[in-house]
Order: sequence, then C-alpha cells, then structure tokens
Amino acid sequence: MDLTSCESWKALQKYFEAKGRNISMKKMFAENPTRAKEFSITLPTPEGDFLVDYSKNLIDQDILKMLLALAEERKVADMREAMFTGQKINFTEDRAVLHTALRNRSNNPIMVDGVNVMDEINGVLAHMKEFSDSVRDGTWLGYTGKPIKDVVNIGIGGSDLGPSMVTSALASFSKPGICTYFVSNIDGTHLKMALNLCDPETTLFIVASKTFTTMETITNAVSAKEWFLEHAKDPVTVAKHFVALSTNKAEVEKFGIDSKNMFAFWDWVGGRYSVWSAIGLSVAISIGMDNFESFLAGGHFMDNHFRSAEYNQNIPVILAMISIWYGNFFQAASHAILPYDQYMNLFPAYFQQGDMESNGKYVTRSGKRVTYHTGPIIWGQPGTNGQHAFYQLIHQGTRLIPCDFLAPVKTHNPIHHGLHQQMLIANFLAQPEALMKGRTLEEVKKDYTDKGLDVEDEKIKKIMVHRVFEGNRPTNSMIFQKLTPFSLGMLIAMYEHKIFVEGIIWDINSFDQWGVELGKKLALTALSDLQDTSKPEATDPSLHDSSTNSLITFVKTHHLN
Ligand code: G6Q
Repeated sequence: MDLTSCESWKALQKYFEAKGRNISMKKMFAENPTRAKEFSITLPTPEGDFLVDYSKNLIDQDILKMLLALAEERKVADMREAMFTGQKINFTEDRAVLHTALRNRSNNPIMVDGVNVMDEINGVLAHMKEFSDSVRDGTWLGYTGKPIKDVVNIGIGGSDLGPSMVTSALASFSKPGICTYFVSNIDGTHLKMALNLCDPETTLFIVASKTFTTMETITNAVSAKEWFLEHAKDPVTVAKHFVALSTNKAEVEKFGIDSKNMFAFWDWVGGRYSVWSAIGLSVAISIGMDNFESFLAGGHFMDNHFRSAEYNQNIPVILAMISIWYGNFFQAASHAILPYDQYMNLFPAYFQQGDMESNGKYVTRSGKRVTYHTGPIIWGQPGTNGQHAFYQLIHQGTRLIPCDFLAPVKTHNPIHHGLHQQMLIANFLAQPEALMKGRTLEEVKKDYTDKGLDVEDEKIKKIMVHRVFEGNRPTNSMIFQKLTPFSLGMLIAMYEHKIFVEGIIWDINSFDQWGVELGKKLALTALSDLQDTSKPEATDPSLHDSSTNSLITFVKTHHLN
C-alpha cells in the first residue's frame, strides 16, 4: 500500500495540520513533570546504562502512538525478521542483507541458500585473528626480516569509511608502534602522503575491495605495489606486504596477491555495512582481535535489542519514527549528528554514507516514484567546535534541523583533574536545553534591566530582537558510559537499524546503490577522452553536452598531467 494511504499516516497528517505543527516543547515540559522519564529509554548494557532521552522533540504521547502505529502498519517487524533470517530483501541485487550475522556472537545458525553462514564467518574471524596477532606480536616479517610498523588500508567508500572511522574512534585502544593509514582518493596526493610516512621494509598494504574492480582502489594498489617493488625488487616479496579483503578471488590472484593472504567476505555484506567483516582487518590489527570481537559484541547487543524490544521501548524504531515525523511532516531536509567526543570525529561522515547511500532514493520497492521525501541530508562535526561555527543556523536559522547529541560520561583523557570533560559535558547538556527553551524578548529585556541598562534606549531596542531565540528546536540526547569497542559497536548498529526502519516506512530498498553507477560509467568515457592525445578536444563530441566538451578541451589544451 502507498505510504500516504496508510491510516496512521493520514491520522498523523491530520494531527499535524490541527495541532502538531504548533506543538510547544516548553509548554509540554511545564505541564508534565515526568516528560523526561516518559520519553526516554535506559538500556542496561554490560558496560553500564545507555540513556536515550528523546523528550526534547516535537512530539506528545498521541503523536508517538500514531508514529508507532505507522511502524506497525508498514510491517517493520516482518521486514526485520526477514533481514535477520537471511531472506533476500536486497531484491534489486538478489541478495540477503546479513551484516547482523557477522556480529552474531551467540552463533546460532543463519542459513542462506541452504548454507549456515556462521561456519564461514567463524573461519574468516579465525584467519583474521591469526594474522592480526602475528602482525601485532611482530612475528609477521617484511622482506628484510623486520616486523610491520605501518599498515596502509587501500579502499574507498564502504571499504574505507568504516575501518577509518572505527580505527580513529578507538585510537586509545591501538597498539603503540603500529600506525594505520587510509588511502581512498584516486588523487595521487592521497597515496603519496601515506607513502611519504612509510618504510617499504616495514609496511603492510591491505587492499580492501569487495569487487576488486573499483577503479580508485585498484589504481592506488597498483601504484603502491610499484612503489614497493622499486625498493624490494623481487616480486616474491609482495606476499609479505600485500593482503586482500575481497569477495573476488580470481581478481585478487590476478593482482598478484596469494589467495592464502586473502580474507573473504560475501555478497550479502553491503559495502557500507562491511566494517564488521574482513573489511575490519585494519581495525583488528590496530586494536587487537579481542577488542574487535568486543566491537562485534556491541553490535550484536543492539541487534538483540532491536529484534526483541517492543516498539515503544525500541531505540532504533523510536529514533526512526521521530525522523519520519520531521522529514515528512515538518519537511526537515537535514539531520545533524553531533558527537561530544573528539575520537568520534569521523562518526558523522561515516553515517553520511550509511544514511544517504541507503535512503537517498526516489523509487519504491514496487517501482513507483515516491510522493514524499525520503532520506535526509546527514551532516555534523564533533561537539564544541560546531558550537563556534554552524550552530548559529541551528539556533536561529530558518530551517528546522533535528539533531542527535551523543556523549560518553567518562573520557579516556581526564586531563586537568577532569575539568575538560566537565566543560565538554556541560556544553553537551546546555545546547539541547538552549535549542528547546530558546529565549523570549521578555528574557532579553530582563537581561538588560538586571545589568541596569535602559530597554527604552533606541540602540538597545534595535539589538534586542537579534538576541531572541525562538527555541522549540528538536534534539535527541544519547549518553553512554565510555567510548569503547563495545559501545561504538552498539552505536553504529543503532544507526544502521534506524536507517533500515526508515527505509521500510518509505518502501525503498536501503541496501542497493544504483545512484553511484552513472558517474562511474561517464568517468570512463571522460578518461578515454583525456588519454587520446591525437585531438585537443573530446574524441567524439556527440557523446557529451557542450559544457562537458568545453571542459574537456580546456583541460587538454592546458596539458593535463
Ligand atoms: C557501499 C557501496 C560503496 C562501495 C565502494 C567500494 O555500500 O557499495 O561505497 O563500498 O564503491 O567498493 P569495493 O569494495 O567493491 O571496492
């Protein structure tokens, strides 16, 4: 059924027009002293409580009930079960979607095409353990007999963003003496910058590519191999310095990597969901396999919560439905993710891909164009830096921007007797409060009179209106104990499931990414134009529009190199 024909959707639309659009958080907090308790979930985890406070949202119990009724009507539970049990819900690619199996620490069998995928998963995990242990303990030796000091992961998109984000988020768990670099961009500068820091005798290259045909990755890997062989000379030494993470054994062998040094995964692991698979090898080398398993356990913990909790206690379901409320009724175009932890620097960028590649689609599962908005623009930066930059627009801009605030109670770096952490958390608390409460003209006036200033003064009168904040701007506040492999795994899985639920509501396939294909194809035509030196313009101008033709001519006549 079309989303807009659902009973609960129609009820939400009606309520929105009648009351919802003018709902006041300040009023609801004033009228209901237990609001924070009613609109929050405390999830006990093995590392202590995880609190998700969603009370500072433009919702009341009626709206929440209607949103959860919509989740019911759209059969979220059925799709959820289909995903967990390995049904081919990624129907445009005829694939199961089983990143949850990769972190299935309870190890119960999961069947795909009659095969229990847990056997293969456990086999690859054992291989990752053996290999990462040997790199970490210095028994894996380079071609001159020295242990590995630098690890360069060469991958892009899902084969880069996950491991780079997780490695940097868990930097305080990393092994001293092993540096990890991530090279993704086809821009030669990216590879060069990493190679400048590496010694070929002690560098391990991890070529991470599900397909092993991705232009950027393979070109970077070939160039890295060339650089390596300039020093090592003997092609036999490649085996000590290059390993592959892929589903494509034939291409890996063709590249010259011994299949013994290939870590496999499967077509049912989507690129942007692959950090839990062999694609996490750089993470395992950096933090150790025990920590990597704890990361998987955090994801599994959230999977169990998502799979079993009632909708009204289900964190991913509630977060998703609140996002639907803003995106489809308030027409909010974006959503900010704001971690108050410097280690989570790359977390918003990671979910830019996670969310926008999953839900940036306008065709429904039945092939029709949607008549409503789907995935929002995801953006964000770590906490207080943003406060001195783009928060202005969140507070006083004309657009509604729902925000997620995330913070650990405890820091890994309690310097200055904990003062930094106190100040960080004070800001984490103050911003959602300010966004919700705002500041009225009366309060601004009082501010002036308290300072003995005259509010009738013309100069002051002019400024006062600029100091008013409308408030009523929605936020979620999420507090966990400390940033650890477990808690990070839990947070990633929480967002993955939130994205999944939204995709179900919108009736789109969150697991394909056809939208990135066209640009890749046209880049190949442009490349052959650039390589054709017989002409100062495109080889066949009829293949391009006049703008692209003139850009090609400009580049060629200015001697591209
Ligand atoms: C993610 C996408 C995409 C993919 C990259 C790299 O979901 O599929 O970001 O991860 O294009 O692909 P390969 O791993 O095949 O090189």
